[in-house]
Amino acid sequence: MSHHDERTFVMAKPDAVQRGLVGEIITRLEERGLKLVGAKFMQIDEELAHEHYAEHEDKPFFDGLVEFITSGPVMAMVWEGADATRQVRQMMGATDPAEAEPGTIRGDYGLDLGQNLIHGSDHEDPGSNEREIDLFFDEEELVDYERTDAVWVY
Ligand code: RTP
Ligand code: MG
Repeated sequence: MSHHDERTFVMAKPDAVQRGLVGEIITRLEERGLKLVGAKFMQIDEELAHEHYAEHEDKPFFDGLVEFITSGPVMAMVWEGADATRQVRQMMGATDPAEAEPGTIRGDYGLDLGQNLIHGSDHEDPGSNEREIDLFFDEEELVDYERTDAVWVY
């Protein structure tokens, strides 16, 4: 890794899968110059949902959040690049799609707070990227390689 690269956890949520927006989400991150280093199409079970969203356990929306995230398959991914965690959050837009700027993923495709298409690790919660990557991926599922066009990005 170089250019102060870091890895971040990203997930296309069940609504993105059902609406056929997984490719669009991947395309946006790819075209930005971020590098895909891991991907897993999977269904999240109750236990994993509770672990992943542990910070929200006591919130009134927790049960609905767990129900939604386990309601259908997701595309779990790890993306790498300079300041990747913050960059992905910027591309996602605000948590509530109704507040998200046009040009962001949530601002272009969403209207509902509960069904907001994409998850990304929280850049304001240091270590959340590593924690979430470890939760969803084994080390050998992540691929170390050079993207040959990186020289044109950095
Ligand atoms: P995420 O973790 O899913 O990437 O979303 P986020 O960081 O932008 O937002 P977060 O505060 O972590 O909330 C997690 C998810 O819970 C739902 N939510 N509902 N009803 C409510 O007040 C409320 N607040 C949050 C959202 O779907 C959000 O993505
Ligand atoms: Mg969050």
